[in-house]
Amino acid sequence: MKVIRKLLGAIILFLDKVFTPSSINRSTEEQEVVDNATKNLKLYQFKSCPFCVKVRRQIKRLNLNIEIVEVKPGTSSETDLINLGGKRKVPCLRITKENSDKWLYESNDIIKYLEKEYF
Ligand SMILES: N[C@@H](CCC(=O)N[C@@H](CS)C(=O)NCC(=O)O)C(=O)O
Repeated sequence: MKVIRKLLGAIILFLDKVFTPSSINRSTEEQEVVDNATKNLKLYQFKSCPFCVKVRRQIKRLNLNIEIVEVKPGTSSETDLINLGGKRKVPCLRITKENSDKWLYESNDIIKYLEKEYF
């Protein structure tokens, strides 16, 4: 089972690389504004999780610079996700606003949020 999951993960990453989506273009000034706004975002993920790949592809399309946090067992990334976010599930977008965090789960909801804010 673990081997199959690893193999599927490798295939997903390969296809993602081959069929990388193109990014929208912004003027330098517009991109600066967007980059400034996305400093408050972090995407908690597993690299080869298909739902995370889907979100990362949308991030690429929207030309967003969002910090990616790989969730590794036994690290603060995992404990933060569980204790602050509420569950060990990825993808999860951590949105920091005025010193408080919102933890947005569900790939479709994350994509909708990013499109609403940055498209
Ligand atoms: N419906 C969710 C599915 C997310 C999901 O199933 N993520 C898996 C990884 S692919 C997960 O976090 N599983 C919990 C775990 O592995 O501990 C979405 O679209 O984001």
